[in-house]
Amino acid sequence: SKKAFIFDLDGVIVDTAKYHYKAWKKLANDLGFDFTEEQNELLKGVSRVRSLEILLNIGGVNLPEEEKIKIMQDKNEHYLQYITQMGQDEILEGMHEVLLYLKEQTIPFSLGSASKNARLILNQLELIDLFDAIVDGNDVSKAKPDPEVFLIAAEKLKTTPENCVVIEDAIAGVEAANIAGMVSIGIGDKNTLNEADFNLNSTSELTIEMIKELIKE
Ligand code: B16
Ligand code: MG
Repeated sequence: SKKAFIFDLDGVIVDTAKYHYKAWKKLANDLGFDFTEEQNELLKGVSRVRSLEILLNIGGVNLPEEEKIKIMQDKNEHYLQYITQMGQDEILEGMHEVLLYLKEQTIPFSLGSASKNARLILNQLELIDLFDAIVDGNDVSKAKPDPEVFLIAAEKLKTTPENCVVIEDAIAGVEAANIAGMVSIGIGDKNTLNEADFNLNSTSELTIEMIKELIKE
């Protein structure tokens, strides 16, 4: 039966990880410790609250709850300074074509992201109107690898999990898709994302040919 697609945002449609990194690094440095790009890998696909926990753990820093809320706000404000400068030129290779092709074929698709800034980002990229549904960090109570985000997306697309194809770059996201009973496509290192049904090195490998194969009924 008819397929539907669910796209992760960061690492699949756009590389916002570099901006998250700059903002978390500044926060770490202000707190008196370093935060490397390698350590930043741990934050991919992870919620904002969980990201802060991981960061503070790296620095061996303990903070009271109110302080954590305050610095998360500061981090987000810093992050937004980068995000609000973004344009269509930052869409990852091939992804605009894929979205336009699905639209043309009337294949429904949703966003399935952990980010609370997802709508703002899709606006900046001028992609928001293409999506049939958007499910983001504001809509879920349980973060990936919990399948909630993708199950809500399937519901919004009026389809069932087994008809959904999820495109993800994070381990937690691939896991969530698998638990949901969806087809998972991992973008990135195939050893890291070895649980995915299909592995691609980068978004440029998600070709129209591959999409055609995936939507064959
Ligand atoms: P925000 P995704 C995730 O987006 C990012 O990968 C992750 O690094 C970030 O902490 C999370 O969004 C929350 O983002 O602070 O904007 O709410 O990959 O699920 O699209
Ligand atoms: Mg991601």
